[in-house]
Amino acid sequence: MDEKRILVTQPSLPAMDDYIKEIEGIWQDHWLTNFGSRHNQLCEKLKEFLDIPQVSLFSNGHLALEAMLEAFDLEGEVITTPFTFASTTHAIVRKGLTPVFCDIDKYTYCIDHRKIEELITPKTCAILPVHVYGMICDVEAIQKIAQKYNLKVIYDGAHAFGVKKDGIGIGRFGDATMFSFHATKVFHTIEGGAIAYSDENLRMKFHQLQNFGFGDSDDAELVGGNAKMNEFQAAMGLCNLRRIDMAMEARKQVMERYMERLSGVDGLVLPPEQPGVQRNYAYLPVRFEKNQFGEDRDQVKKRLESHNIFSRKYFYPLTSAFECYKGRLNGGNTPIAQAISETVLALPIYEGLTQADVDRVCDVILEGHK
Ligand code: T4K
Repeated sequence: MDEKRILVTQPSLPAMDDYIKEIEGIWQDHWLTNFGSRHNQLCEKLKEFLDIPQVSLFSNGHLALEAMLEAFDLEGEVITTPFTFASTTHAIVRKGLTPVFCDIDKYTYCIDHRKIEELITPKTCAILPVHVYGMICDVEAIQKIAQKYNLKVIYDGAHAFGVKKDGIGIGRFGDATMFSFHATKVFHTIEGGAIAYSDENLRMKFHQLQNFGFGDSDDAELVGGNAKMNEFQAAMGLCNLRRIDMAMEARKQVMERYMERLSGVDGLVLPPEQPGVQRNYAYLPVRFEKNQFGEDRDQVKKRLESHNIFSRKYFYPLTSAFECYKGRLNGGNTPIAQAISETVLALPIYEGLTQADVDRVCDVILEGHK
């Protein structure tokens, strides 16, 4: 096969010289990790870019998610969705909590807020919705429910870096929001993550959770772990933040080309635009309805592979169906999540994808149209 290999994503990278310049100082100050100057600079710049009052940086998004669950001293049941990456459900279970699975909305693939209340029991302590693919949950409706039942709202915003709702940073909603800065994300620090929050009192708690329980003294005040972002990660973040607008614009162009080529094709369901939402073009989920399109998701995926194009089944299977949860968790009643999970394919989208690449992907897809 001589066609160029196209993967579902490819990390954006700054110019090598730019990164080298950013890390050069490390050889002078010998400060490699534990809240160094690059870490602190990145905090300040992210607050501005994401329009968030407070931020704590983590070594990865998953540990940030676990820290959020720990910081609020939760016990009992957490209402969440199974249409997500393993991390969301694993974090809940690893923190000794019980996930209660709510179905998703068939247009946004985020939690269906109309189905949350019926799942609330005396044991419910929090709602953990996911802004899937960078599409956003109905944050106002969720907040109303949380207020009515006195529940915490913790967002998995792993995919939602830079997303705004009516000009407001998505990290301002709920009690806290996690962003993933993994290499595959719109913005990355190689591995990394962050928590956005408003309550200044949480700062020390997150610090202790990521630093063995140490705050200002030599005494560990809580049983913390190690989840600090190091200076090489922060340096990558500083470089990537300087070019984030360009990276997002390139993704936008890719998305637009896909829309031009695939809109209006029978049996294809493309991601919707949400009114008032500034998007980040993180993922390109497309659903294939076999009766109208002619081929099902798995057939399309296979044919793409035969042309050296690698899409992904984000997110199949549902996390509630994972082997590790068999006989352990109640999968709940989530028929929409199940149906979406069986029909959706995440197509390649990244900064370096050219229009010719997108056309090649679309040509192969459309060959399967009846
Ligand atoms: N919550 C949600 C909703 C999430 O989606 C995630 C992570 C998290 C929480 C946890 O956040 P982190 O702890 O990861 O910060 C990838 C990512 O590793 C993961 O971060 C992401 N979600 C998930 C949706 O996608 P895999 O298992 O699909 O990764 P992998 O290695 O198969 O890579 C995906 C594609 O990217 C491949 O085609 C190869 C390509 N790739 C990957 C890497 C790492 C590259 O071209 N270069 C690279 O350096 O999970």
